Amino acid sequence: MKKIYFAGSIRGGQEDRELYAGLIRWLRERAEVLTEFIGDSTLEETEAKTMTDVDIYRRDMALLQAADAIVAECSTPSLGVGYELGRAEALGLPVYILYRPKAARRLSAMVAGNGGFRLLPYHSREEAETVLGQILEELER
Ligand code: 6IA
Repeated sequence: MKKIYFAGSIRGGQEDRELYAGLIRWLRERAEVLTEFIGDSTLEETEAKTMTDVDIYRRDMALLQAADAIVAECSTPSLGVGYELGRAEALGLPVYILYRPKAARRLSAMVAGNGGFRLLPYHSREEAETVLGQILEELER
């Protein structure tokens, strides 16, 4: 099974947290999701108690290095996700960008203009799952 690093906003804003959780649940049945914590509503409490920012940074960078691909939901802009995308690119990982074109904020030009990223717009949860399926198919090829 492919190892997927799923990235989504945390401190950038939690508006889409439940969406991340749903997409991760869908992905988990078909791939190994290295970052299952992204949609976790108790993350702030549990990690704030047990992990420092240095711990989180180190753990996430190690997970990224172990990944076969990064899938980022970018409708809610996040510094951390943008940083991870740049690091993933430097590692040579395939980068998949899911986003809703009608989201409140337009995708950053640093993401939208990067010819190496796969831009995958979607409008509904069902469509997002279809797109995830296509990503997995592509990775298995
Ligand atoms: O800048 P952001 O917080 O929105 O960055 C989100 C991205 O950075 C996610 O894709 C994660 O991979 C990573 N990240 C940021 N914070 C955390 C975290 N705990 N745990 C795991 N990954 C993280 C933050 C908990 C804290 C609010 C107490």
